[in-house]
Parts: sequence; structure tokens; C-alpha cells
Amino acid sequence: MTQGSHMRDSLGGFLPGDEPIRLLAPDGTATDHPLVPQPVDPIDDADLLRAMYRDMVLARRVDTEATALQRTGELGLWSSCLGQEAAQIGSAHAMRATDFAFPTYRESAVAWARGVDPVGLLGLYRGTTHGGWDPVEHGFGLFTIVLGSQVLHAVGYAMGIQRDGSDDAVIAYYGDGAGSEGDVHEAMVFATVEAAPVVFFCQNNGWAISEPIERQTRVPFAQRAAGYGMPAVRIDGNDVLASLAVTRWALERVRTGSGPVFIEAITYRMGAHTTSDDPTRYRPAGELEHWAGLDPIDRMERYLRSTGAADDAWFAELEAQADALGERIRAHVRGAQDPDPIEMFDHVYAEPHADVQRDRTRWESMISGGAA
Ligand SMILES: Cc1ncc(C[n+]2csc(CCOP(=O)(O)OP(=O)(O)O)c2C)c(N)n1
Ligand SMILES: [Mg+2]
Repeated sequence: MTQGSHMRDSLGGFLPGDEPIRLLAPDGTATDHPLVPQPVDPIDDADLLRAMYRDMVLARRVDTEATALQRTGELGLWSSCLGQEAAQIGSAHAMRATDFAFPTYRESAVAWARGVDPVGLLGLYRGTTHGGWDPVEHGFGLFTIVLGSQVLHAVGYAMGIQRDGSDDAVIAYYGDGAGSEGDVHEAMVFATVEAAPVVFFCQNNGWAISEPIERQTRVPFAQRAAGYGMPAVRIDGNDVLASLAVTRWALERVRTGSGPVFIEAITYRMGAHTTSDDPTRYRPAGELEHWAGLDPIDRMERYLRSTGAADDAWFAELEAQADALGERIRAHVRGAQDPDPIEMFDHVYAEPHADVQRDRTRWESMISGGAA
């Protein structure tokens, strides 16, 4: 059974349509695809392939540490990207340093690949920061909870750099559920009409909390793109090679002024929606096990081992790096100091503002024990 033919009742939850592009099979075998103009060359790109595997493993370690820290009361919440590492790491590796990505709340693997220190990311979920990193420094926007809003921001930013004459490009990440928001529709209208340099990267992970994909669309998402007037590609989102190659192609295309591209990455959220959710209440029996067999990291490990691109010593070294990262994250999170509450007024506007100043004064008075 192929991934593209899955309906929910046959496990997987995806509407049938064009077969997703897959360059790396679950058994670790790499294949060509006639529609991929820039295939990844396994020999020339061995460093890149190892780097992407390393990033997937380390991003997963950040994720599992964060979940454990929430369970022990150190974080208020965590939104796991477990299972979605290939979609995120492959697409992020296709970006230039000067490109810009706009994430939801689940792109912690993209954050990792953009050089964001996970300690900043976890501070957001501990409530010790309202941001956690400098978006401009990393070309990576702040996490966005309001579904779909970052897609509008991405298109607005893309239209801005287009007017600046830059050939940088933008990725707008969003989920299948967010695709039902008006903001995403409006963003696509602007992007296509303006030929904005933006790639819409929809991680279709089958669920919007407990709402299955069938509640969002009657057709594969990729088919919607034609209605806006942009090309669309479906990829196996658990295949880091497909994610890299197709996003590379898409970014190069949008840079040239040819207008936006839509990528539907078919993947699966193997964890809970957030640590506040219990997926056993809505997931059909067997679905998680099915997707565990398609794990993006396992298949890349098989590939690296079978081609000789990495050996036991390399994997052991990576495991040690992951352990050290986990230790560093735990120490930083547990040792994090609460910020001065007054700081929240610092970044509301770039310039001083009378209303903010008034609130700030009242707040200062309240926390120092004065009357409000
Ligand atoms: C405008 C808006 N409506 C509702 C919510 C509540 N909400 C948070 S996440 C979520 C589901 C999103 O699903 P999807 O876009 O598929 O992303 P995923 O969580 O699967 O990565 C909902 C309904 C929200 N954050 N913003
Ligand atoms: Mg989803």
C-alpha cells in the first residue's frame, strides 16, 4: 500500500490524489523521481546528508526533553514536532541564511536548523520570555499561535523584499487545520496576484487537534493551489531528501519572480497536539503504529548505514552530542530566572507610546504594592 492512497479507514488519514514525491523509501532505499529537477546527489552531498540526519536527531532530542520537562512541571506547555522532523529539516536546509521562515508553534526543528538556541524556545513555554530569539538574526519569525496569521505576515514580508529588489525568499509554514482559516486564503490571493517570492509549506499531519483531515477539505490540499494560480507539489513529508529537493526547487523558482509555490508535505504528528492533549481519545487504533513504521529518522539512518555514509562510531558520537544537548537544556530550563515583569512593556511598540506608558506606570504601582 502506498502512502498517497491512504484514506483514514486504511490508516494514515490522507485523501487520495497525486502520489507524493518520495526519494527515500521507509526501508532506506533512495530512488530518483522524474519530477525532481534537482535531485540530491548522495555521493557529492554526503556531508549535507549527515548534517540533515544530525539535525533531525538533535531536534528530536530537544522535543523529547521539552516534553519531559513539561511533565515534571518545568514548562507550562509544549507542542511536539515528533514525526515531522524530515519535512522541517529538509525544507529548512533548502533555505539560504538570508531567507526568512514564518513558523506556527510546531516548527521547533526548523528553529533548530535556523540556529535558534533551544533554550530560547523553551523559555517561551516556561513563560520567561515573550519571544525567545531575534527573528532578524535567524531569518525565523516568532512562534505564532493564532492559526494562519503568520501566513499573511509571510506574504507581506515577501512583498516587501520583492519591492526592495532582493532575491531572498520566504517560507510560510502552516498546518492542515490552519488551511481552513480565511487568513491563509487571503495570503494566497495576494501572493499569486503579486507574484510574491513565497513558498507555502503545509505540513499535513492528518489532524487539527482532534479534527481529522476530512473535516478540512474534500480534495487534497495541493489541488487547491490551481484555483489561486500557483504550482503545487505533494511530497512524502517523512522523507528528508524529498523535502530538501522539492523545497530547493520551489525557493529557486519563487526567487526568479515566477510567483509562489505550494508544497503539501504529508506527514504525521506522532505525539499529542500539545502536552494538554490526549490523542488516545480520538486516534483510530493502529494509526500511530502505522506511522511509526514510516519514521523519518529511522529511514535516514538505514540509508546512511547501507551506503556507508556513516558508521557506528559516527552514530555513537552523535548520541553523545544529543545527551550533552539534553543536559544543557535541562540545566538552563531549571536554572532560568523569572524576568522582571515590567519588561513586557518594553517591546510593545518600537517607539514610546502614551497608552503603554500609562499601563506600565499602573503595573509598576501594583507590583510595588501601591493602589492600581
Ligand atoms: C485562529 C485560531 N483558532 C483556533 C485556535 C486553536 N487551535 C490551536 S492549534 C489548532 C489546530 C491546528 O491544526 P493544524 O493547523 O493542522 O496544525 P497542527 O497543530 O496539526 O500542527 C487549533 C484549532 C488557534 N490557535 N487560533
Ligand atoms: Mg495538523
